[in-house]
Amino acid sequence: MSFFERNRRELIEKGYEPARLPPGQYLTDRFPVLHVGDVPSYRPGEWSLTVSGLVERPFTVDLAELQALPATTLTFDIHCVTKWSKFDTTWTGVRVRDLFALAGVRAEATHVMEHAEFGYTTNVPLADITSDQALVAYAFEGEEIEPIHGGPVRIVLPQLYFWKSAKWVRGLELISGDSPGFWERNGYHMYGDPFREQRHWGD
Ligand SMILES: Nc1nc2c(c(=O)[nH]1)N[C@H]1C(S)=C(S)[C@@H](COP(=O)(O)O)O[C@H]1N2
Ligand SMILES: [Mo]
Repeated sequence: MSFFERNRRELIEKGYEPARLPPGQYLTDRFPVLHVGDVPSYRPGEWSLTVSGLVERPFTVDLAELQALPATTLTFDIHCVTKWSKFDTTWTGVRVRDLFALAGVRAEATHVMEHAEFGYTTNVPLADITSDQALVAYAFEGEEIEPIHGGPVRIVLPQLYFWKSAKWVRGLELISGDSPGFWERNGYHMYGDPFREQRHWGD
């Protein structure tokens, strides 16, 4: 029996609904760390997030301002394109759509480019990043997000592969038409639905 078959059998034995695990994935209890480049460290007050592009009122918030906005805590499963999935992760933050409401999204906007520290970018449709589930998150399991996992603030967008969830997010740019981000220019899928196994171009 392969590792993947054994893992699926264990998942059923643990009482999980097998359909929760997307095709080609395995379940882990660990929380792997995955990114390109360095982990940034910020002096207090240094981090900020800018909402820009096709909006009526571009703005920048710091961490205190973000945390003063209405908060949401959500639990969901995350799926990395390198095949690990983790169930029931709990995140607290501000819904992306609440931030966008403050900025006033212009009618031409169709997609969002997430910009992270050191130039990491990833593209997502506006409809996905304004769904109920998409957070600008500043806490994981009730604690500050560790720097290695994207703290102080990362995007969490669980319905797409986890590379679409920028760690150390610094900008959300509303754009018209889709445009590839960092991994998408390197062969990863433009959309990245784990349940349709959209890992690479052409999947
Ligand atoms: N800024 C930034 N965000 C990133 C990445 C990255 O390289 N840089 N990697 C992505 C990928 S491929 C994954 S699987 C998740 C991993 O998040 P974790 O390290 O908290 O598990 O972060 C995503 N966000
Ligand atoms: Mo990933």
